[in-house]
Amino acid sequence: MSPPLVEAETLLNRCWDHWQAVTDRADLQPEQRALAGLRRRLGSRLFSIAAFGLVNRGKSALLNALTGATQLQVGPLNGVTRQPQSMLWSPDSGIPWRVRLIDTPGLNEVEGEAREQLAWDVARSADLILFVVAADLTQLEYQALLELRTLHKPILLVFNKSDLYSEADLQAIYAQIRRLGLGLEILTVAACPKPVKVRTHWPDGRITTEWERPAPQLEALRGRILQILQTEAGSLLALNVLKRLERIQAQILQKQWQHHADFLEWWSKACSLAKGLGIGLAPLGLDLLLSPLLDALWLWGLCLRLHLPWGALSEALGSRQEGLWRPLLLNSALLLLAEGLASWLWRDWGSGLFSGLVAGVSLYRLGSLAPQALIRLARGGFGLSTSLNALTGGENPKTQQVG
Ligand SMILES: Nc1nc2c(ncn2[C@@H]2O[C@H](COP(=O)(O)OP(=O)(O)O)[C@@H](O)[C@H]2O)c(=O)[nH]1
Ligand SMILES: [Mg+2]
Repeated sequence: MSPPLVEAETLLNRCWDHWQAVTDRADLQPEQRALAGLRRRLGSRLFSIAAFGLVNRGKSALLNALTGATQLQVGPLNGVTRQPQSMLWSPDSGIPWRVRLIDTPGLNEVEGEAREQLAWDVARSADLILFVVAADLTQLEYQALLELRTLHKPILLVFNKSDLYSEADLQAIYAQIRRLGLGLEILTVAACPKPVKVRTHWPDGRITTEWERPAPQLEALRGRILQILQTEAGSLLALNVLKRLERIQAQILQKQWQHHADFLEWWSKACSLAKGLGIGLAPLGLDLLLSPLLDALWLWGLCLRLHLPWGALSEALGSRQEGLWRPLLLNSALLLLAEGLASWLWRDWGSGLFSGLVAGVSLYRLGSLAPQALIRLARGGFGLSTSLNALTGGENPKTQQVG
C-alpha cells in the first residue's frame, strides 16, 4: 500500500475507534455509516471515476466504451440517465486497483434539479472527474467547472464526439477553451462515432454499401487514466478519504455540541461563577494563579462532555490564527489589568469584587464564543489537518497538476 494510504487508514481507524463511544446514538447513525463506508472503500482499494457534464455529451456512451460493455443506456433525449449508475472496470491486469465508473444524470435536465443534486453528490465522492463536453464550452459548463474546481479534485476535460469535427475545428475550439484559463488537460475522444458508409467490392464484381459504426477512439483517455492509476491513485484516494473524514468529524462535533448544549451552557455559567467568586475572595497573587487553573477546568469539562480527542484539543488551543490561546491569554491579561486598576482605586473589598466580576464575565463570554471555534478547529484533530496539508502541499497542487 502506498504511504499516503497507510496514513489515511491509520487516521481513519483512529477516528473510528475514538467516535465509537458516541456514534451508537441515534442522531449520529448517518456519521457512523459514513465512517464505515470509508473503511470499506479503503479496505477494498476502490478508486472512483465519475463522468460529469451536460446531457447528451456522451457520458454514458463514454463509460460503455471504456469498459467495452453496453451496460448504460445511451440516447439523444433528456432524462436517459436518471440515477447515478456505477459499474466496475478492470482496466489492466497490472493495476492493483478496482475501479468504479460512475455515470451521472446531466446537469441541465429539464425539471432535473434533484437529479442534478445527485450528480453533485457523486462528484463529491469521486476520486477523479471526467468532465465530458462535445463542443465549445457553454456558460453552464463553464460555471459547473468553476464549481467543481472548488472540490479540489483532479478533473480531466474529455472532448467527446471528435468525429464530428475536422482537426482544424478541434484546435480552434481547444484554443478557445484554453483562453478561459481553467488550466485543464483536454483529452480528445469519440466514444460512439457516427456510422460511416462503407463500400465493399466483392470478388464476383458486386459492390455493396453499408453503414458501419467505427470503433471508439479512446486511446488518449485510457492511457491517461492508466497513468493516474499507476502513479497517483493512492495519494488521490487518501486525499479524498481524509477530506471526507474531516467533513464527517465536523458533523459529529456539531451534533455533539447540539446534543449537549444545555449542559455546556450550565457548565459555562457554573465555571464563570466559581471563577468570579474564587478570584474575588482569593488574596492578591493567588488569584492570578487561580485564573488559568479555572479556565483549564472549564475547558477540560467541555472537552470531556463533547468527547473531544486530546489531540484535537491541542489543535484547537495551538492554531496560529484562531487558536483558543488568544482569548485565554486575553482573559489573564484582562484580569491583571483589572487587578491593577482595582487596587489603585480601592484598597478594600471593592477591589476583590471588581476583579471577580471581570474574571467571571470574561470566562462566560469565552464560554459562549469558544465552542464554535473549538469545533471548527477540532475537526482537523487526530493529525488530519497535518496529513491533508502534507498531501496537498498546503493547497492542492495535485488538482492543478492533473486537472
Ligand atoms: N457522433 C457521435 N455521437 C456520439 C458520440 N458519443 C455519443 N454520441 C451520441 O450522443 C448521444 C448522447 O449520448 P449519451 O451517452 O446518452 O449522452 P449523456 O446524456 O451525456 O449520457 C447518443 O445519441 C450517442 O449516440 C461520439 O463520439 N460521436
Ligand atoms: Mg447518460
